[in-house]
Amino acid sequence: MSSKVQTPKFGPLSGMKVVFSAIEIAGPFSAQMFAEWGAEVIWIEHSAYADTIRVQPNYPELSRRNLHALSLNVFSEEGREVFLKLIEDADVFIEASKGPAFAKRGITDELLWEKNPKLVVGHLSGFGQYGTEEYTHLAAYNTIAQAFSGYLMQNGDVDQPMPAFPYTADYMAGFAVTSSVLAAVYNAQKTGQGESIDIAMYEVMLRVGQYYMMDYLNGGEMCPRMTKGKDPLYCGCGLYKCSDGYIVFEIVGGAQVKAMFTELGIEHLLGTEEVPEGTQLIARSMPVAEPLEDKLDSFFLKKTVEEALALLASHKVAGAKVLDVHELQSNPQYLARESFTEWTSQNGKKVKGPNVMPKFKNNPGKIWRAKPSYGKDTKVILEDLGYSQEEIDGLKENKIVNIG
Ligand code: CCQ
Repeated sequence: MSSKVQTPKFGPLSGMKVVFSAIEIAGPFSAQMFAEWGAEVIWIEHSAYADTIRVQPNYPELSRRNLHALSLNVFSEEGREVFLKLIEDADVFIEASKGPAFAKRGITDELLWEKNPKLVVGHLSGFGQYGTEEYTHLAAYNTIAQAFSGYLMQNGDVDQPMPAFPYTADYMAGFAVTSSVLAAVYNAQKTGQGESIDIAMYEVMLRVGQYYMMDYLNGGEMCPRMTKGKDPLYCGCGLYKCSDGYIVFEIVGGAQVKAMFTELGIEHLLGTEEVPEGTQLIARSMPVAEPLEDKLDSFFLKKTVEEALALLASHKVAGAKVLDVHELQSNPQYLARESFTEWTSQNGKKVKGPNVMPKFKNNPGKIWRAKPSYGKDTKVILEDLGYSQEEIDGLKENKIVNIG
């Protein structure tokens, strides 16, 4: 029987079916990647209320494109039956909730595997599926994951910690869901055995904040936070002010150190005890660091951004202008790569936003559908599962589903 839910064939994940139940940013960001890479993705929203993201005027047009919208009370008796039918031929189920919310209501991994042994289940939560009673069932958003992981304390300026914005932990968590689920799908295809993945947002952010933590764990010294956007441990890495705007650069590598010392007229220091031959990075612990940083500040303040970037590029020092969002749209690299694109919303409005990422050469992803309205696809999804019109009306009447 042909399916009424139609997903065009494209992308590396063509033929894969993904079902997800998650609100806001983190879980749906993962689902969005699957949908943009060609999978058929069904977005479950509660039948009593829509995903809170729908109150935002523009972002959902981006983050919910290419999806099929099903509004369903999963935890009612009849809703659970619909849900279990839905995952019978799915490759992936992703859910984001306060700890083991599905298992708590009897929808355990084992029950899901009874219906579909190859199913890969991604459980996203703030604190994990198990641990202590104190934490496991707690609600979590971006800032909570940043704070509990030690990541937030390392960010901001030397005077005050600050969360990385906008919503960094959500996106990192989304990437972790996508990559771990794909690893498990690879294994499920080889072995026929499904998987259950426990993705705790704080553990994702623990890994994102891991770099200097190693120094503390293995030597007792914690890196200080940045001062005015400059790397706390390495000189010549971070934010600098030019006469007409901000740039960033990183002086890394023997040739780059040599070139920049020459530009600043302090090449005589190279090959001395202060800056031994072959120095590749200027650590702040080196006596030369502080005067060098002052020299870099005043050197770049006298240059325009354009002059500064040309000079850095001539020495193969990595650098970039700190771009405003309005500058991105006319940037030649963005234009050449079509990093932004346009599509049409369900109600005919032109929407502009980031294009599909990354770019697959042989099986490119694409945007084929605008964000669906609440419950838009409930009816066809139920029909595909074998429900008659009468049964669908009954589910609607009992508020188990919403028909958009
Ligand atoms: O952080 C993020 C965005 C933020 C942006 N901003 C600042 C603008 C807000 O940065 S995105 C990341 C969100 N966090 C996660 O994904 C981590 C895991 N999830 C959670 O911790 C919680 O789901 C969360 C996000 C804090 C929301 O909790 P909530 O307000 O209780 O809402 P819910 O989980 O969607 O569901 C409410 C209830 C739950 O039942 P319970 O409270 O008895 O446990 C849930 O199990 C149930 O409804 N439910 C459903 C259902 N979907 C959810 C369905 N389809 N059918 C039946 N019941």
